[in-house]
Amino acid sequence: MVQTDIQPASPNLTNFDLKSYLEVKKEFVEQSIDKSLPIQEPEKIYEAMRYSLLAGGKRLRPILCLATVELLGENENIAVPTACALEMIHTMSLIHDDLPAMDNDDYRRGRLTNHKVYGEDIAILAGDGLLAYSFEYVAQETVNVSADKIVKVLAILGKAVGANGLVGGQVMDLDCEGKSDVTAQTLSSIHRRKTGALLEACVSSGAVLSGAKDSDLQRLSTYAQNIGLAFQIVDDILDVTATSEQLGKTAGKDISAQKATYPKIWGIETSRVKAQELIDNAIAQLNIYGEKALPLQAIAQYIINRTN
Ligand code: GRG
Repeated sequence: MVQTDIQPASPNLTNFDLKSYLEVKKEFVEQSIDKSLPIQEPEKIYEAMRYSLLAGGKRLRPILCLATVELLGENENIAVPTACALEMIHTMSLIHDDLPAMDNDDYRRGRLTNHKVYGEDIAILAGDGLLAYSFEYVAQETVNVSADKIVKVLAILGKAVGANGLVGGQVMDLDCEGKSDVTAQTLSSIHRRKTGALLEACVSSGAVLSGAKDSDLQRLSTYAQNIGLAFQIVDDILDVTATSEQLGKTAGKDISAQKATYPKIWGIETSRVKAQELIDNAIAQLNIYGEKALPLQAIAQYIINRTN
């Protein structure tokens, strides 16, 4: 667990209406990403990119970015292109993760995976297209933000995707398949890259666009590192406790693919306790911001209560 100075908890957190907050934000994100990627020639690749990008999902990453900007008192419009780009990157990673050469999954977000519909060749290219476009979109569409901040955001995104982020985490994950001696420490270092890096980028890019001070950036990064690890612990728990219908993808895949998981190392109950400790710490990081932190704090609590 990563900790900095902790302030007392806000009593208003339990009263915060997260359901309505997420509904409004999700709708806004859906409209923004729909507009971000109109179909052009060659239609086939744009259709494949849109098939996965607009397939639903919780939209947690763009919402985290927008909520960070709001916490810091800025207008969320400065971060809409970045929020869309984060979802494009996340979708790209799901498309590639599902490929036969990786996790070989048939379902994602309740529908057939990209390669099942368009074939492996187009699915690989759809992921590549989304990744490239995410950077183009931030650079072209971000307004009312200075160029140096936009460059910083592009660097944050590149770092989150690269060999020390998603790519590195995926390589380590593949390396550990079938091994029975993977430690909790190794598992955490996989998931800091594979899951945590992009979640942290959501918050830190929002902070950079908002012109956050170093101390705010540090606090928000610590929040994100904690929710990132908790998110993956919950993901591993859901893989054994939820149904394929609830998850929108094949449940029980971690066991059949002989993946190292937190429930395998700690058991389900201890995994839940550790996830809650991480979430408590994430929430505590933001108490200093008072009411303005309620959305991000409630999202942290949602991460542990989620069922998909
Ligand atoms: C090709 C540059 C490049 C990178 C890809 C395949 C890969 C490298 C990385 C895999 C990353 C991955 C799929 C991590 C899992 C993260 C995770 C827990 C996804 C599920 O996120 P949710 O629950 O999904 O937020 P929704 O559908 O709600 O958005």
